[in-house]
Amino acid sequence: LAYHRQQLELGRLETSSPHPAPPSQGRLLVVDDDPFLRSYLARRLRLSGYEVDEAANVETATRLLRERAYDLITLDLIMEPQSGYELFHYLKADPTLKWIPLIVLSGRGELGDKVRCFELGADDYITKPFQFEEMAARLSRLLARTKSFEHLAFRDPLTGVYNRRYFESRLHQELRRLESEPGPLSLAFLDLDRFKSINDTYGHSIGDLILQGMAYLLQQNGGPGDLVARFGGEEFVVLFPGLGRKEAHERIEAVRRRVHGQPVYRDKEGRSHSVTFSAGIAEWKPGMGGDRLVRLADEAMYRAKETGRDRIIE
Ligand code: GH3
Ligand code: MG
Ligand code: MG
Ligand code: MG
Repeated sequence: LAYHRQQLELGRLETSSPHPAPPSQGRLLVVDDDPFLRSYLARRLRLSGYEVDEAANVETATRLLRERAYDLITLDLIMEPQSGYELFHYLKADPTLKWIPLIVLSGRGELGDKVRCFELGADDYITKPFQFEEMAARLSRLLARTKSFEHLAFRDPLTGVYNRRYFESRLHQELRRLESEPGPLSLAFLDLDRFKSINDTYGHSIGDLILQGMAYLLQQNGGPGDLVARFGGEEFVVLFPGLGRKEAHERIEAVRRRVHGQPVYRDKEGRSHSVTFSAGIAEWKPGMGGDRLVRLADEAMYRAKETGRDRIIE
C-alpha cells in the first residue's frame, strides 16, 4: 500500500505547477438590465474571487446558459422585453438547469412577488437597494450548501471523479448544445485489464488504490473541458466536448503509456507490475443519441479486449 501511495505522490509532484492560479469560488451569471448596478455587482463579485458573466436581458441569459455551466444566477425581475419571470420558466423546464441556485434581486418588495418567486424555484429574494456584504454572505452560504449536496449526488466516493448519474446528465446537456451549435464530441470508454485477478491476488484494498490512481491519472491528463467519470466497477468514461476521435485517441494514448510504464504493485517475488486498460473511442455524429454513443465506445473497447488488451480502438 505504501509503495503505491508513493507512486501516486511521484505522479503528483511531476505535474503540479509551482504557482497555481487561485481557484475560482464559482462561476456566476448576473442578469440585470440596469448597467450600473450590473457592473457594480459584477466587479465586487470578481474582487471576492468569483468568475462573473453579465446578461442585460433574458435572451442573452438563455444563450449564456446554453454555452456554459453556472454555479449560481442572480436575477432581476423588471426587465424588457421579457421579465425575469420568463427566465424562471426557461430554467425550470430544463432538467440540467433547474437546480442552479438562484437569487432574485428585485426592486419589487411586494409579498406577492416574493411568494411567486419562491414557488417558481428561487432560493433567495433580496430587495433593492441592498448591501453588497449581506448579498455576498447569502450567496456564499447558498453556494457552499449546493456544492456539498452536489458532491454527494454526483461524485464517486472511492475515486472522487464524477459518477455515472452526473456523466449521463452532462452528456445529455452536451448533445442538446450540439443541436444549436454543431461541433465535434468524442467519448472514451475504458476498462481495466484482468482486474479481477489483481483483486484475487493482492486483495480488494490494493484494487481500490489502483482505481484511485487510475482516476487521478485520467484527470491529470485531461484538458479543461474534459469530463472524467467512473461508469461502473473498473470502468471509466471520458467525455471530450470539442474533440474529434483522433484527438481523443491521442489523449487516452498518453494515459495508456503512462499507466503502462508505471509500476503500481509488487508481487511476492518483489517484481514490479503495471496495470493496463483497454479503451474504445467513439465520435458523435448528427442525429446520434447518448445511449448509442456510449454503446459504440463500449463495443470498440470490447474489440480492444479481444485483440489483446492494453490498447485503444476507434
Ligand atoms: P477484463 O480484462 O476482461 O476486463 O477482465 P477483468 O477481470 O477486469 O473483468 P471482470 O469484469 O471479470 O472483473 C472486473 C472486476 O472488477 C471484478 C470486481 O471484483 C472488480 N471491481 C469492481 N469494482 C471494484 C471496486 O470498487 N474495488 C475493487 N477493488 N474491485 C472492483
Ligand atoms: Mg430591472
Ligand atoms: Mg468491466
Ligand atoms: Mg476489466
